Amino acid sequence: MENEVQKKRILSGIQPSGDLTLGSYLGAIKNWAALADEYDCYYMLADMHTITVRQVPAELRRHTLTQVAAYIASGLDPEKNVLFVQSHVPAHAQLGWVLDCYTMFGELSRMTQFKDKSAKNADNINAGLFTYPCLMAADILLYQPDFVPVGEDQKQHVEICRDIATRFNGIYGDTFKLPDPYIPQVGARVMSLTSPEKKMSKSDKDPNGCVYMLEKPEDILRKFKRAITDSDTERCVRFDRENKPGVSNLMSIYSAVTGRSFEAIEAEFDGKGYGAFKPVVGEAVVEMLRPIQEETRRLLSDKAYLESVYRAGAEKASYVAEKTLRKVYKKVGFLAR
Ligand code: AQP
Repeated sequence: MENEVQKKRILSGIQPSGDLTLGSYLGAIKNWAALADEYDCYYMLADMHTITVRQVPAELRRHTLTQVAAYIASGLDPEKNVLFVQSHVPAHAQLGWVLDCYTMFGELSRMTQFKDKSAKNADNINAGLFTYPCLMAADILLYQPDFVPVGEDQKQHVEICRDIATRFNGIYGDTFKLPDPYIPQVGARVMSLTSPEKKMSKSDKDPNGCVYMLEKPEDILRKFKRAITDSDTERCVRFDRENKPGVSNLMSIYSAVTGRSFEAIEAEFDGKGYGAFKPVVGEAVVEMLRPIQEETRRLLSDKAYLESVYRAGAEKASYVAEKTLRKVYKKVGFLAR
């Protein structure tokens, strides 16, 4: 028990904004599964964030439930990790509003994701798209975590969260713990198979660029076989992000899946060219995903179990979140009910 209390805490999440991708798995979920013994882990399904972009309601529900199953099937044991749905814990929206009032317009304007998503959704540049970093700061700060595991692309969110927390602590005294980003060494950034300068994203309009965790093996293989490789004359498997982004992305994926170093991969494919390399990477991904796909399907046929997992998760998460929220309400001067 004493050991439990001393464990450092981790919080992270993924939006159920679509089918989970190989990027979500290698960049996030796979790494989380290894942390449960060492850390006190909270993993959220960030459904409230998804509605900054229009969602089809029934699809959002389906994606959320499938994501609970995929978390578990990927090795996140609900007995050892708190798995919860963001909208089931009202404290996120409540603290989000408070933090809106402690975040500056200029800070929010500089966020890369706001710029990207408003360019992609020019007909729906809503206020939520602009203020989502405040909700994300609330998501994190409610749990007073030590670390927030995120991919390289999400580092800016942890930085703004620290800035908001520092400002609040500066006015009211120590309220929030300042979390650090925790970026995995491997799989930190999985890029699109068709445009390797872009990250692999759930909402990518080009289905060939993205490999989904629950996709059919034959479709995965086909996508890898057709993956863009580079137009350099060398045509050999060598890691060079700048000049050979396509092959380097495939090497990163292969390395994350097999645990092999880039040197070992270069040696394995020495003199063999891209044509031999691509299907081998595809096969490795298919084999890695096979047991996860089977287990996800099995879990999805047991809705009652999945429900019991997210209900228990919401209860445990609320307990911690409400404690922080009470402290914040008191500090800003809200009259206790
Ligand atoms: N391609 C990726 N490579 C490495 N890590 C990735 N992550 C996502 N894509 C990659 C990591 O997964 C976590 C959660 O991401 P998210 O789904 O909440 O948000 P996102 O980064 O906006 O993901 P998408 O797929 O791009 O979603 P949409 O298309 O809806 O915006 C993070 O830790 C992220 O680093």
